[in-house]
Formats: sequence, structure tokens, C-alpha cells
Amino acid sequence: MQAIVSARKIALGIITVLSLVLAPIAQALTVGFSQIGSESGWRTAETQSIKSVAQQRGITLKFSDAQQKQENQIKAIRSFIAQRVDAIILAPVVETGWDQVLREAKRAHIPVFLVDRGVKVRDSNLYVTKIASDFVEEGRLAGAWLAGKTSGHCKIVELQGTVGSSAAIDRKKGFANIIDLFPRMSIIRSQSGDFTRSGGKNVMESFLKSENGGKTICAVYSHNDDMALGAIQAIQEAGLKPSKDILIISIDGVPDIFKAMMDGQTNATIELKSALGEPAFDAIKDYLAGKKLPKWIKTQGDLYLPDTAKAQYESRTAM
Ligand code: GZL
Repeated sequence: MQAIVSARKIALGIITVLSLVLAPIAQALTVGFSQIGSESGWRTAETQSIKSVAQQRGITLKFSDAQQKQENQIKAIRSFIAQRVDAIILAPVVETGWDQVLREAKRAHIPVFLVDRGVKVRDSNLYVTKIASDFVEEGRLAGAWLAGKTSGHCKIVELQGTVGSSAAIDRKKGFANIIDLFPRMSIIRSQSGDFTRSGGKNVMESFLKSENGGKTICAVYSHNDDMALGAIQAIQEAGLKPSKDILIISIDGVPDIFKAMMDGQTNATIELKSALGEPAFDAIKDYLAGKKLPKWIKTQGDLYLPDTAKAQYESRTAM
């Protein structure tokens, strides 16, 4: 009889310990998501992906839109820490200035997962992983396409993304790597349009004015599609034919850029996967289950040209 009682006590003890250990994993997760803003069609699609996957998986998502201001993102992270979320997803608007707040998250034992952009911090253990594309490669691919299209002879104007963002810094770096190989290719003007359509239009208008109405411009390299769509408007208003008088290549692969290709207004785009919800929440699940993750989970994107624009547009806008 005595033996049965002690066996029951041991069994109850094991069940109690297991329920304490497994409870956080079994319980619905609460995740804080500090999003940059809604500056581009790509950004909106990324937000939609993360929100919908959280809903599908029964994850409570606390969402903050920083209106493209780092101080708002830092405030949001501190608020997530105070609310004791299980994990934080951060799309960092710029590369630097994160050490302090990420140390606070680490001290609170809240893991941070980066999506779509990177950070420069002294201790890379301040975040678990970065789920993002290789911006340098995107810039190199854009440069290679343009060099091929123009037989290595082209004067280029560049629409840069948000100043200080890893996407702008590395897309510029990769493109220049290739252009520098061709003595008759050069970037004659380069300025930030902050990844927005209006920014791209305004900067392109100033380039056209400074470059003899655009007659000396062979091509536009735009760090995202939204600025390229703004540049297309400016080129048309200057009486020129976008994609013919001035070539255009950009990055993101948003539906509107494929529509512009179908209308003969742009030449090429490099896709940037915006469906980061699945990989982001998979990474959180794996980390909380004790799996080791790489510091960079790289997403891939292809180069798209007008010959597949219709099919791409239809596949990306199908309900
Ligand atoms: C890149 C992402 C960039 C997009 C832009 O991962 O951060 O920010 O290319 C967006 O459209 O504004």
C-alpha cells in the first residue's frame, strides 16, 4: 500500500513540474511588433502578412506603427517590455541607436527578432535572428541588369531609400560595386526619396531640372518601387517617355510596378518577399522550443521584366 501511495506522489510531482515548464509554450503567445510605418506598398504588405499569420496561429499581436521615427520604435519596445510580452518583432527604421533598448529587452529575458532590415549593435546577442533579404545582392543584380541593358555605357540617377537604413546603405553599396567595373557608367546624382512615392517624384523632378530636362539621364536606379512610381510621374510631366527615354529599375516587386511594366512605363524590378509572417513566427516558435537559429534567415527575390509582368500582376492581385 505504502509503495502505491509514494508512486502516485511521484507521478503527481512529475505532472506538476511538466505543466509549469510547458505552460508558457502551450499558452497563447503574446508578441509585440514594432513596425516602421506605412511608407510604401511593400511595407503595408509586410504588416498585413505579420498580422494575418498571428491571427491564424492564435497569437496575440501588440502592433505599433512608428510613423518612420526611431524614437517611437524605442518607446514601443519599452512598452512591450513593461507588458511582459513573450517576444518582440522589430523592423528597425535605421541601423544604429538600438543597443540600449535591446539591452533592456535582454535583461527582461524577452527575445527580439529583426524583420526586413538590420541593426548595427556592439553585441549581436542582443537579437536572436534577422529575417531579411540580401540588400547588397539586390543592388548588384540591379547594376548587372543595367550594365547589360546599356552595354556598360550609362549616366545614372539614384533614388536612395531612408537615410541610415540598412536597405538604403546596402542597396547603394551593391549597385556601386558593379557600376564601378564599367568606366562609362556613373551615378551623376543620388538623393534620398525616403522610400515614398512623393519623395521619389520630388527628387526626380529636381534631377530632371538639373540635368538639362533629363536629356543627360540614361537611367534611374530606385531603391524601391514606390519611389520609382513617383519618378515615372515626374518623367512623364517633363514630356519624356519613362522606360524608353530614361530606363528604370527598382526593388520590391509590388503589384503597382508590374502594372507600370504592363503600361510600358518601367523596365525591371527585383522582388523583395513581403510575406515575412510565416518565417517570423516560425523563428519565434523554434527559439522558444529551444532550437538554435542562424543570425540571418535570408529571403530570396528574382529579377522581373515586362515579359512576365501581366502574369505577375494577376498572381499578386488575385483575391
Ligand atoms: C526592405 C524594406 C524597404 C522596402 C521599402 O526590406 O525595409 O522599406 O524596400 C520599404 O519599400 O519602405
